[in-house]
Amino acid sequence: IADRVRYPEFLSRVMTAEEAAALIPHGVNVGMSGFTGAGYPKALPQAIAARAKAEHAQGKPYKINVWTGASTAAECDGVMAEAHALGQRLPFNTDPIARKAVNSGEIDFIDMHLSHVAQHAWFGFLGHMNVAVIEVLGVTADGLLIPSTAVGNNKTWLEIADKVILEVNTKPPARMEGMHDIYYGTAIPPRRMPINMTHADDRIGDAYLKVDPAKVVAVVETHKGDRDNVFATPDENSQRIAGYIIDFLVHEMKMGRLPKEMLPIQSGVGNVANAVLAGLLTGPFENLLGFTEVLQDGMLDLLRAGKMSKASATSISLSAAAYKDFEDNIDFYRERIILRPQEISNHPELVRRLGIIAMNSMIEADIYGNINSTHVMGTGMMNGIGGSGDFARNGYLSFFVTPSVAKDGKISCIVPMCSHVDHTEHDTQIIVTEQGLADLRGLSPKQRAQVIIDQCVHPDYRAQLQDYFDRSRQQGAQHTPHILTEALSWHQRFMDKGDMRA
Ligand code: 0RQ
Repeated sequence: IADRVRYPEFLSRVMTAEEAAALIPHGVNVGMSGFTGAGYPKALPQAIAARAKAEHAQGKPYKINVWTGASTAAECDGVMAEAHALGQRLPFNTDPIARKAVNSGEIDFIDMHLSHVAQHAWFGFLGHMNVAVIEVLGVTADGLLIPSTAVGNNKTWLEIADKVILEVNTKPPARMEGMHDIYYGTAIPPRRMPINMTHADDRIGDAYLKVDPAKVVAVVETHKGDRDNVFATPDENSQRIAGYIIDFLVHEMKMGRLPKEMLPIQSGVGNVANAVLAGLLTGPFENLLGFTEVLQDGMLDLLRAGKMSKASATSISLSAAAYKDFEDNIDFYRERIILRPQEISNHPELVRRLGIIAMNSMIEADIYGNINSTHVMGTGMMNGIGGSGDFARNGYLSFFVTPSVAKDGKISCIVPMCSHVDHTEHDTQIIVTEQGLADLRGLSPKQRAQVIIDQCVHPDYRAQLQDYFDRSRQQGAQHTPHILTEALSWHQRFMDKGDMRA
């Protein structure tokens, strides 16, 4: 560890994860590193879980509130949720055990736009942060921290926490040093200045995170890779969706609505997102730029192939195979990848200025273009809104994609009215399913509804949805027609009968 921790003062604070977990009492707010299965602490959460189990066995309470960048992994959220150690959790989670505890009511989950988290913490909206547990790759001789595979909210957690526990992970390549760009120019209103970035690949900050050395109470060594962020090979539906998007982008360029040099791309997480990136690999676009929150396998492929020149993100979330390529070719990727705090990677000011093309997956859309990204049947939390809202509202183009049906066709992903709304009709420009692409720009609600029904709905549901829309046009106000007593009946039917089909 002395190779990685070159600041002598910290060497005397090296201890085991169990000793460090003893410094985190019941009931405190803990900021952890971690963003989409990358850069999360690997040792402390397990030690916290063990401590929680031991305390509970003695009849004592033990729960902490955990704030991160975004999702972590089974060995972080999973173990703590399994040990009933999580009280409040924000802002995003994909762990199935934690999700179950959220939906059973055990965990108080706060679903937030990812760009909001840091500033809401500085504003004091979230309460006081007692401890930060941050994975880093090392410490320089000057006491600066070399960030890990995700930056997330680490800058803010290090600034606002009373105490800091560092996990120094010696597994990721030390030669990542220099890849990060940590912007320290953010301030609390009314003293805010414009963020001086005009290109997605501008570097505007420092390569290191800062910490007040006096706050560092423990240094724990780990040697472990991030979770294997593996995705299935794009299926036929994902490939069709990707095909529609690429044809659309080519057409927009031909029509002069998209500049010849293309605009930077944000891509959500998942199979469809990776299929779109795979489509870009063989598409006609060159010198692409990525301005996204999570860099996945698909973007690494584009960089390697020379199709994408630079990619900016807040985390690198790769499959094991892609990670090996990243490690083996770290000097190549260090020149082409910029990892920033999520308040910058997702900043609405930058998304708007840079003209980002935003592509995000959804759970369901309604006929008017409202989007549900988070809730199953209106009440159960899936993962959270993540960064989708940061990009969707502010992007130059905003796509929402989904297969037209879920659960073997028993659920239509296009419904009369969304059972929960994350992105309103005003934030949605283009909806794509494997059935087709609905370009909603410049259309009124009724015009949008007809295009969505014609282009995106699965044939099993098309007549049923057309019938709903036609009947809604015979009653009530006619700006956004609905039959309110029927608008959520498809969801109710699924809950009662296990199938939305009439
Ligand atoms: O359920 O896991 O039980 O099989 O939802 O659906 O089709 O596998 O799609 O993995 O791409 O996830 C919106 C959840 C899509 C994700 C969402 C069920 C379906 C399956 C997953 P099973 P798929 P994906 C960047 C941007 C919000 C955050 C975001 C997400 C499961 O993309 O979390 O965009 N987005 N962040 O069966 C009931 C429906 C359903 C449904 C699908 N209509 N009703 N269940 N499912 N449609 C990343 C970050 O911000 C960090």
